Amino acid sequence: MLDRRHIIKGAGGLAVALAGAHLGAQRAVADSVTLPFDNGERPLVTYPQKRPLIQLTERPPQLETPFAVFDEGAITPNDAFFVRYHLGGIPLEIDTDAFRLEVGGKVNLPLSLSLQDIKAMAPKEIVAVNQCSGNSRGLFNPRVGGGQLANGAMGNARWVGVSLKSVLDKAGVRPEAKQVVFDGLDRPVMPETPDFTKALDIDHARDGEAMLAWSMNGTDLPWLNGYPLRLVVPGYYGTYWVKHVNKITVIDGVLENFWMKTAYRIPDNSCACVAPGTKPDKTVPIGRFNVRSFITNIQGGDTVRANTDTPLRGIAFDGGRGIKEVFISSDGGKTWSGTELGEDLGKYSYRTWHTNVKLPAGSYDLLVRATSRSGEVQPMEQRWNPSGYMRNVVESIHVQAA
Ligand SMILES: Nc1nc2c(c(=O)[nH]1)N[C@H]1C(S)=C(S)[C@@H](COP(=O)(O)O)O[C@H]1N2
Ligand SMILES: [Mo]
Repeated sequence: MLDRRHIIKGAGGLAVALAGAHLGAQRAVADSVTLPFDNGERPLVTYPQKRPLIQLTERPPQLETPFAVFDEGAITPNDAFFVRYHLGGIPLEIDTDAFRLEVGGKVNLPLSLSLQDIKAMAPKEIVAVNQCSGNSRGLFNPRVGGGQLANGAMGNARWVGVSLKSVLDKAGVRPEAKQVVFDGLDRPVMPETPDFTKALDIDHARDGEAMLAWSMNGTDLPWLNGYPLRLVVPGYYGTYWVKHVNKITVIDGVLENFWMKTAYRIPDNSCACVAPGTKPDKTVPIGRFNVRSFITNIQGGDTVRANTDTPLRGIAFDGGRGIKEVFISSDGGKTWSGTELGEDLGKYSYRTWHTNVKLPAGSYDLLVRATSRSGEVQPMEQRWNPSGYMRNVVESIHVQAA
């Protein structure tokens, strides 16, 4: 009971804060940042349960994590975790006791599960990266349309929940099932905007890894990250990680709504790329992450001490094979040297890496490049697509040693 009162009080506070934002009232603007591309000026704004984050849009809230947060360790703190919504009508109040997850469609036994019912099932835990398909979109050249994000639309958390398989098994999926559709509590503001629903193929939904999570880094999901329940699809882009999920429908066809058929599609070829400025002939729904790595303790434009051991560290991740090696280069990619990997928190997690560099006085392009256990390597040249998805080119930061 105490718990419920607390939640409702929290929700009321959030409603006030977000309604204030809608009215353009004074927001807690702490500061601003300039992301490394044209028109990259953004306010740093405080939302309920969040430290100041980089605001891309106000309604719906779209917040990017300041990159320095990723230097805090392999886990992204809840209050710094990015936020992405498509629809203006985000839930402002949720009655935790009345909340139900409805499971229906092509099943033998439709279910209506309370949070208590769900939490009474065998819990699972996984550390997994959530990354928006358009993470780093603002860095594409030529530029592409869409939310102009730098590298902060990603985060890594420890999720606790139940496997989607166990919920589907409880309902008894019928043999004709082809896909499973997920809907959350958010709603469009305009009648012509399509509701946000996403689908997974039935085998994927029952792979035992996809889960319905209620806990993130040891506590309830933050409101803006999908309280009280969200889908976690390890290794897959965030678009499938439906937040505030309250309806699961098993279908015997393929979901062909705007969010599956038009948006979130990539060129149907091995690089998911086309010649800059052109359009793909054929597309497929976006799927798994490609391999990426970042330096987190030094930023472009920084000066490091010349002829001194300088620590370099960062993170790497991929779509679920795990990271095999991370290399760095201080000469723009002519020569590479290895780094040491940090603790292995699982194949879907960020893997930290660290090393030292000693640089004579001068200016340098520092590069980091990861290889996954499947042998996938980050490309040296960007792979362009018109939606600005899946950027994973080796990024270069320019530093001075003095
Ligand atoms: N209900 C709902 N779930 C959603 C979305 C949304 O608009 N509504 N956006 C998706 C997209 S595109 C991303 S990248 C992730 C972002 O998760 P986060 O906001 O917790 O970081 O949520 C996904 N789940
Ligand atoms: Mo996204």
